[in-house]
Amino acid sequence: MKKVLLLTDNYDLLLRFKKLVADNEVGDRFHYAYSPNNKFFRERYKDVDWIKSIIVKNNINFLYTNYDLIISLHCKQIFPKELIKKTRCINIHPGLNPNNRGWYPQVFSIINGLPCGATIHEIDEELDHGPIICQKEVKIEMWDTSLSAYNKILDAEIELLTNNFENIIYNKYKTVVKEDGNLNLKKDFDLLCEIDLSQKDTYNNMINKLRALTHGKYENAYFKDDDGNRIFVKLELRKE
Ligand code: 0FX
Repeated sequence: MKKVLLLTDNYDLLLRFKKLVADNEVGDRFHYAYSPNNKFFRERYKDVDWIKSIIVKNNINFLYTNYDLIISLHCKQIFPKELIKKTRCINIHPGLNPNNRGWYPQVFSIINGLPCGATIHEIDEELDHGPIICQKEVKIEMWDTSLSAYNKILDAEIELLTNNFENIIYNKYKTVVKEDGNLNLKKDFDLLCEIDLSQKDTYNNMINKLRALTHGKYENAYFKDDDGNRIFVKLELRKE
C-alpha cells in the first residue's frame, strides 16, 4: 500500500488534521507537504523532516509513484491534469459546492445569500469542482462577519474529516455529482474591496458588504480620501 500525502498551506488545519491521524492510529501512512511560497511554513518547518515543501507541477512523476491518495487541505496550488488522472486527489474546500466555488466562499455567501459550508470532493480539471464525497452546510447569521463564518466552516471541515476519515483513506465512499454552480476568483474579491462612497443602496446590502469584508486583522474594505489615500473600514457586530 502506498502512502497518503497531505498538502496544506493552513497551519491551524494542519494541527487539527494531525490529531485526527493520531486518533486513527494511521500516522505511518501519512506524509506532509506545503507550498514553497508559504513563508510562515518555510520559517516554522525549516529544521524538520516530517514536512517538506513541494511544487506539485514539477513533481508529478514522484507524486503518483509514491502516493495513492493526495489530499489538498487548503493547498494553494492547482493540481495538474496529469496528476489527477494518475492518482486519487481530493480537496477539502471551505464552501458548499456548487455555490460560490473558488475564492473565500463565505465572503460571497454573505453578500449573495447562497448557502455556505464545507465540501470534500474528488479533484477534477475545474476549480473546486468534481464528484462530492460529503458536505455540510453552515448557517450564516445576520451578526456573522467573514471571520466568524470562516471559523464555523473550518469546524465543519474537521467534522466532515472526522466522520469520513476511514472511508476517504480506504476509498470506500460513493460520490454525488452536482451542477456547476458559480465561481469567484481573487479579482472578484479585490473588486469588492473598494467602496464607492457615492453608491446608493439599502442598509441591508451595505451592512452585508462590510461584514463580508471584515475578517480579523485583514484590511479589506476601503474608500479613498480626497488625496487618494485608502481609508480601511471594518464592521463590529454584537448580538444583545
Ligand atoms: O486557505 P483559505 O482558507 O482558502 C482559499 C480559498 O478560499 C479556497 O477556495 C481554496 N481552496 C484555498 C486553497 O485557498 O484562504 P486564506 O487562508 O488565504 O484566507 C482565509 C480567510 O481569510 C479567507 O476566507 C478570507 C480572509 N482573508 C484572507 C486574506 C489573504 C481576507 O479577508 N483578506 C485577505 O487578504
